[in-house]
Amino acid sequence: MNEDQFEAAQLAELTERARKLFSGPVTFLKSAPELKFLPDPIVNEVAFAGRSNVGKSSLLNALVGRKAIARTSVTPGRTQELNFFDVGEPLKFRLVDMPGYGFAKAPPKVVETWRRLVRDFLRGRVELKRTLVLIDSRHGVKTVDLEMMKMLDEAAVGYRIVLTKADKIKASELEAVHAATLVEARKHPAAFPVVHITSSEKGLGIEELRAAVLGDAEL
Ligand SMILES: Nc1nc2c(ncn2[C@@H]2O[C@H](COP(=O)(O)OP(=O)(O)O)[C@@H](O)[C@H]2O)c(=O)[nH]1
Ligand SMILES: [Mg+2]
Repeated sequence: MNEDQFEAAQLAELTERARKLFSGPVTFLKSAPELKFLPDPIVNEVAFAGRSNVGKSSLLNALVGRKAIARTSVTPGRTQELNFFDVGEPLKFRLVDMPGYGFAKAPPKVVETWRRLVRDFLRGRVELKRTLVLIDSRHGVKTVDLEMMKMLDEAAVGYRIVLTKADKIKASELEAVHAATLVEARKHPAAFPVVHITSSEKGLGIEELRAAVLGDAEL
């Protein structure tokens, strides 16, 4: 076996383990509206961040192949907590659904509470191995996303940028937003030089992302 074949075999093995793990027991553990409510840090964690309505709940549901592990909603900006999900039995790692940001009409106080909760979590959580920053394919990276990325850069938490709702735009537009997002990613010290393309609706990129998340959780 040469080096390429070895890498391909490893990826296939990771992908298969990820498929099994994500289709097995995944259960909601708890919501933490403040840091004092965080669960005991007993396993590695991978978090999901993004603007409200970016498709975060839908992506979590697609990853675990279930309709409603995470609540999808058409009312943006409702949740202001960190939501923890246990993956595997026995427990293997945790997924953390972070509160959405960038919703219109949020009072400054709410934004400040969000910022403090997220910043303190990112800075203090040793078990947090990686964050996925979701970006709507139709909109690309916005100012509020840059703020999130800056917080991650400053906390030195590595992150993957994930384009969502890829089914909603034309292939040529997708290509352009992908390229532009890659350029942005390269400017950020903690960002992976890879941009994932996904559609929770069509299942695009989900298998690859499952493997990536498991790989991150095993860091
Ligand atoms: N077409 C399409 N719609 C999506 C996709 N993912 C999410 N949505 C829709 O976008 C809206 C917001 O999704 P949700 O998962 O609740 O976003 P969240 O606020 O980030 O958790 C909902 O109406 C979803 O049905 C996708 O991959 N394709
Ligand atoms: Mg949601």
